[in-house]
Amino acid sequence: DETSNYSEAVDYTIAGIEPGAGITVTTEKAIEEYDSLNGWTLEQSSTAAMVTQLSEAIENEEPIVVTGWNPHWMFAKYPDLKYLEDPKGVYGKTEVIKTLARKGLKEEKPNAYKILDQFHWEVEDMEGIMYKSQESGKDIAEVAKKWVEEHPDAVAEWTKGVDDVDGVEVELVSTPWDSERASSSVVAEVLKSKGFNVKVTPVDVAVVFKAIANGDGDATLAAWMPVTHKEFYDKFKDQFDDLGENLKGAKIGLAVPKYMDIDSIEDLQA
Ligand code: PBE
Repeated sequence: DETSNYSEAVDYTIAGIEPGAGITVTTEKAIEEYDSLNGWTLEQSSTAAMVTQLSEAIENEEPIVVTGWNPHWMFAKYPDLKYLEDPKGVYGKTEVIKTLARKGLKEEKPNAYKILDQFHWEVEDMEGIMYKSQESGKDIAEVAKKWVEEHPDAVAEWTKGVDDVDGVEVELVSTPWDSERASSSVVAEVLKSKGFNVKVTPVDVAVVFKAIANGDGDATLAAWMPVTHKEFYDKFKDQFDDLGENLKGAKIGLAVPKYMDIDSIEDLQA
């Protein structure tokens, strides 16, 4: 039947992203948990390569199964894309993105800590920056800087009760994805406006958690929970301050174009 044709047509392969990503770890789990994915392979490459494959498949109306997530511009750019239902809940329902700080930051750099603690925004804010960068070809950092200039009310809220400082250094550790390039760039701009000297370092997910746990970095805005980065979070749980969510309504899962006549991961075939 048609569903087995889809699975055969994609060669029982999910088009995935970077090896270190939380969604990669989670998808390996899904392959273990779902009988329908028995014998499937997650092809690990890069986000850019995955998006290229996706756009080519959609252009030719060919079947494809990808690892998808929000916030990202892929669902805006390809309205044909849909998440597959995940009856076993391997990918969770919705995710939040959390801010984590190293132990001692609160006492040593209270004004930076306060901004980090007060920072939170919406999926539409983050996605707006990502989409604008993608469409214009401008760097995320540049678009984020403009966003900060255009949102004085948000900045006022995040900097409430924060004193100016004179060149205090802050290192934000981040992942390489556009979503976290957006949040890190925005918060870096806000910190700079209060006199901080900010460095943003993008590294692998595992390194983000390790760096905050051992104090090499001051903070991260990049922790996707409760599912995506659970493994890393749990490993270093008692070694950082959890400042709570900076964004609600994130999501990860398997996604396919709507012209594929299936709804659930269980509709794929081993
Ligand atoms: N992502 C985007 C990352 C986090 C941000 C969903 C691709 C991941 O670790 O899977």
